[in-house]
Amino acid sequence: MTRVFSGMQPSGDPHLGNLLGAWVNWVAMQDTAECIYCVVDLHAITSPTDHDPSALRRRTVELATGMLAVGVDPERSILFVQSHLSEHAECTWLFNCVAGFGELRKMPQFKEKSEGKGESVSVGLFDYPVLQAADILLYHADEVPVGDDQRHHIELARDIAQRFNHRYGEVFTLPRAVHPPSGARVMDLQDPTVKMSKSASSEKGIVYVLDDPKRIEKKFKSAQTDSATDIRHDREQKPGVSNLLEIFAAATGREIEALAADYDGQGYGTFKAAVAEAVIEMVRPIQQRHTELASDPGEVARLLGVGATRAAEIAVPTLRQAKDAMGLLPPGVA
Ligand code: ATP
Ligand code: LTN
Repeated sequence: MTRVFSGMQPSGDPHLGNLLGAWVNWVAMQDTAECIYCVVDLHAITSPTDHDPSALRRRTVELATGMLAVGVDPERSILFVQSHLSEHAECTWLFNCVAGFGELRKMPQFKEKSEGKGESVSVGLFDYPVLQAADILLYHADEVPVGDDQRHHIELARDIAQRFNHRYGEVFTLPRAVHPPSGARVMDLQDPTVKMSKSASSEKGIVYVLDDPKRIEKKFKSAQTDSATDIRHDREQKPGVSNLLEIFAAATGREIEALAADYDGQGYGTFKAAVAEAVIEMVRPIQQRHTELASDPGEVARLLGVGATRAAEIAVPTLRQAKDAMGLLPPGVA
């Protein structure tokens, strides 16, 4: 059976980009694959300026609760918190000695996030993709569902696996990134040329999974479009309308062309209201389930404990194998 691994940072409140670009696909994959999903809290401490310990604790619980609410099924899948297993940090060290400074320096996400920060950038931010490689490779994941902004990180994990296997013997499985068919890149509603992101400067263009219906309606109503009136998919000429069409398609499971044909000529107002309605309907059951789960934090903690135990059953032997391959002496052996 195919094994899937994916992770999300508890670095802010989950939004439509996270839901459509990641979670919807995570949930669907449970039907055909053995899935492992992780709240990657160690990744969330790589930017010291954004790091507030009490917020991190709260967001870690909330993100796990969100994943359960969306439909990650702890009976079929493994759901756990990254820092509950020290193997991730330890494996990162092994990979630090395999990964190259040059390839990490070129990572687009590192370049973007370190820009203008000069010498104050943390080593953790630089090493972020290596920790991500450890996440994936410790579990012998075949497939990694992620948004297309993560493509380079998955390629790096693949390169590290290949290099390790070549140098020390076959230990790691080579993973590949898989992207959802639609909603792969949800753009900001106020500026459809940048992706919807937790770290955006304004919240007006971000639709949060837990936003109430009124707020969702308002955000779509004020979404940036263009001065024309035609509704068609053209990312270059009509980025705003195209983004709304993509969100609409992802929320309803219908084809972009069919939706464009249905709404063309009806005006942007009607179209935006319909997209908002589809999104509200999509998040309604998720919000209900979230409320139920949030009322029982003990149960969420218990489920995460079970997840960590099951994750360890895979990660601990993989790390031991990697250490053996590298010649790191097991305890009790001389
Ligand atoms: P940050 O702003 O801190 O970069 P983010 O909101 O981009 O955060 P991540 O935690 O980096 O979210 O990403 C979690 C997952 O959601 C990843 O698989 C990522 O590719 C996906 N994702 C994030 N934003 C979008 C988006 N706008 N469209 C599609 N997928 C997205
Ligand atoms: N960098 C990823 C989060 C992440 C991840 C992973 C995704 C950390 N470890 C392992 C897939 C597999 C992001 O989405 N920003």
